[in-house]
Amino acid sequence: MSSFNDLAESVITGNFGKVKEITQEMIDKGIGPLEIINDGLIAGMNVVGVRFKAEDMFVPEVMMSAKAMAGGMELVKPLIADTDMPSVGTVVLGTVKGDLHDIGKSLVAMILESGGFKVVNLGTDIAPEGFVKAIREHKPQIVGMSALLTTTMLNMKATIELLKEEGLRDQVKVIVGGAPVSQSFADEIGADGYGSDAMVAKDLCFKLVGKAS
Ligand code: B12
Repeated sequence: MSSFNDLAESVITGNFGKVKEITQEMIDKGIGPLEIINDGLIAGMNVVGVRFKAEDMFVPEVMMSAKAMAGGMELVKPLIADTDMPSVGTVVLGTVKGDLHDIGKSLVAMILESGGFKVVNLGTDIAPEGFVKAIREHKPQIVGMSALLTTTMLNMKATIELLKEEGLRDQVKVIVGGAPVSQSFADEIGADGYGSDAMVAKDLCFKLVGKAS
């Protein structure tokens, strides 16, 4: 019988097949889904987070871990009633208009989910109106925008402007990220935060919803 440690270790090594196998084995043995998530999947991802910060692990490995974890989550999620799933908060996430880069944003989405956030991933090429629609529909605490092009990062500003016009700016915290984006750019356009990578994004989101990570 595999242990939570084995499951965590399989997340850390990014072994998608093994994570699915152990998760299914635990489900079949009647172990609770929240235990599997917290003591196995998230426990592994927490180690990944620490190693990534320390530069002992790099983006491709983190993505393998995140994908492996998502494989396990997929199996346990149907077993959890929505109300049982402790949600830290809701984050609407999208790559801005004109921009099709989605690897970094998806990594941020997976890491936030692993931290207990509900993430509404809008995808790429999202116009300011798309963010407005999603805020009205999902009522998130946080809106995250990603941009990888110096030309499209200007659409972050356009989105914030539209949020103001629509009277939504005070209802959400806005965070931004992506290779060309910086803290000073975030300040300039009036965002509430900037995250240089997915782990920083997670810490930032916890801070913005007033909870410890
Ligand atoms: C992969 C890639 C592509 C792929 C995208 C595939 C996909 N599904 O995403 C494809 C081939 C489609 C592509 C296309 C183009 N690309 Co491109 N692409 C890249 C490349 C090589 C890697 C990007 C990446 O995925 N990095 C890995 C991820 C993990 O890192 P990341 O995105 O930075 O995300 C991290 C952080 O930034 C942060 N983060 C990201 N988003 C968010 C959001 C929030 C809220 C927070 C808090 C944090 C956060 O956390 C992430 C995880 O740690 C970069 C080079 C580079 N070094 O960035 C060029 C690059 C971004 N591309 C570039 C260009 C020019 C293009 C094209 C215009 C090329 C062309 N002539 O067609 C097109 C544009 C298409 C479009 N309209 O978007 C340029 C941009 C130049 C510039 N300064 O504007 C770059 C920098 C390459 C270069 N050196 O010239 N590209």
